[in-house]
Amino acid sequence: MKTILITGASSGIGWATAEKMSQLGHRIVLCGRREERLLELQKKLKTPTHLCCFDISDRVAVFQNIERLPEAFQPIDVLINNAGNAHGLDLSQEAHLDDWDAMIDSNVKGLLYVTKAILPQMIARQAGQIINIGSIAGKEAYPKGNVYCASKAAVDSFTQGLRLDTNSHGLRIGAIHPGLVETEFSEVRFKGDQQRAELVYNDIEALSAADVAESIAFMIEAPPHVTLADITLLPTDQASAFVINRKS
Ligand code: 8X3
Repeated sequence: MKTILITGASSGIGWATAEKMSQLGHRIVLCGRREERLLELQKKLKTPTHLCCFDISDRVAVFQNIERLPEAFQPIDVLINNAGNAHGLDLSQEAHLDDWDAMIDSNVKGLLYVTKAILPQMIARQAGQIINIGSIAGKEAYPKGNVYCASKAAVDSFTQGLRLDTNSHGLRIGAIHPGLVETEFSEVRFKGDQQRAELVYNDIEALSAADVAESIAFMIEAPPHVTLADITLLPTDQASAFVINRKS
């Protein structure tokens, strides 16, 4: 049984990954901002869970919550840096700075804070795994994706740097870069416009959050000497950020 900390566990890929990890028998720290959602998830899981309700972009809250984890949930064997979102899909010259701030704060700074808070115990034990959730958007920028794409490119680059820096310490550092995954992602990006969000997925067979969770499980369950460093996971209907086999 491993102890796995998942950020952004209150929905989408984070939620599905928590379900999968619990099915595999792991102990889980569920982190997110929405306590009622975390409580709902906690009720469904059969293995021990601990809730941590905080905003990853709040640096003080991140370090306090990690420091105060109950003994039964320490040390963390696997960190899954999943929290993050897209806000807006606008030309750079028209985009809102608040949206850009929100994406940099969670997708980049939040991921860095959580990593920095957990890394020392992994270095001390010479063991541990960090899985960052990137995106196809970090591999190929697309029009109007600007800062979202940049934030995910940062996740990709930081993952590589972290793997280099920790190479002599026995850590497994990797990232998974999904393409189109049908979750609340587009609804958040389009600020609650459900119709617009549905159009993103309605004429292709998108990935489900559970599909991504399966690959994360594969990364974790691989033997200790095996690191899945970089997985790009696409729906079969998607060949790149731009080439999508839409049926209509
Ligand atoms: C989400 C995938 O293609 O909408 O990260 O940017 S995409």
